[in-house]
Amino acid sequence: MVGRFIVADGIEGAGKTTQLAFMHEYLEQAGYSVVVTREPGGTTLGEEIRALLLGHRHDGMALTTETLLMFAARAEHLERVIRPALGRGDWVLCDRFTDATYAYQGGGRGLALEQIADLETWVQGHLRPDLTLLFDLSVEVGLARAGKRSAADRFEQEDQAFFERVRATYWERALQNPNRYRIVNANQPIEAVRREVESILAAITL
Ligand code: T5A
Repeated sequence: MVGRFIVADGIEGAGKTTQLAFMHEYLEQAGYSVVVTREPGGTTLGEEIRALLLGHRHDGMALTTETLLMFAARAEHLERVIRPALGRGDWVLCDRFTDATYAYQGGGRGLALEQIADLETWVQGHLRPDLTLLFDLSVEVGLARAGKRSAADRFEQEDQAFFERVRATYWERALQNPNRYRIVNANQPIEAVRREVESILAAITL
């Protein structure tokens, strides 16, 4: 059996983590072996890097450092979790992946997208997600949801204009790669989003 690599991405509070749990349930019920993981993180080292990236001990970290740490965590994740799982024929459901680097470090912070593309090729080779679900909703609603859940991390303290650029970059990428992306209307009740996501999964598990 051939595994599939599926990513959930989007701005803060879009409901990715909530929907990934439903996707996991749906795919397991359909008989697939599924690995659920996240970025930055997904390995012991990656989770330590995540703490450096999201915590406030290194506020003002250089953009190059931030980007390289994202890719360092990703290299470890690919080597230890993602490639082995796909090799076994498992499905991998990942909460964020390289599109988040394009959107946050590229669109949000202004790093040249070509530099991210170079790192992507170096770290990933030819590996790209088979499908990316872009959970889209307004920045106001997303930040309000994320704010209710926990204290702001190093990214969540950015202003509205930053997240508008992040959202716009996700849209640009989705429109450039329509075969790989599905845009999900995340500004609906949880059960309605779930139905939309499950109809997408139904189409690829036929
Ligand atoms: N980052 C990451 C980069 O800058 N570059 C990169 O390369 C990568 C990989 C990660 C941060 O790192 C940055 C981006 C991020 O800022 P994180 O904690 O993983 O940090 O951030 P998020 O993925 O944004 O986590 P959130 O929890 O904020 O968002 P989710 O997972 O989209 O949302 P979820 O499911 O946790 O839901 C949030 C709240 O909303 C409710 C939930 O119950 C929960 O309380 N909710 C809804 N409420 C109403 N209607 C719905 N449809 C709802 N869906 C969920």
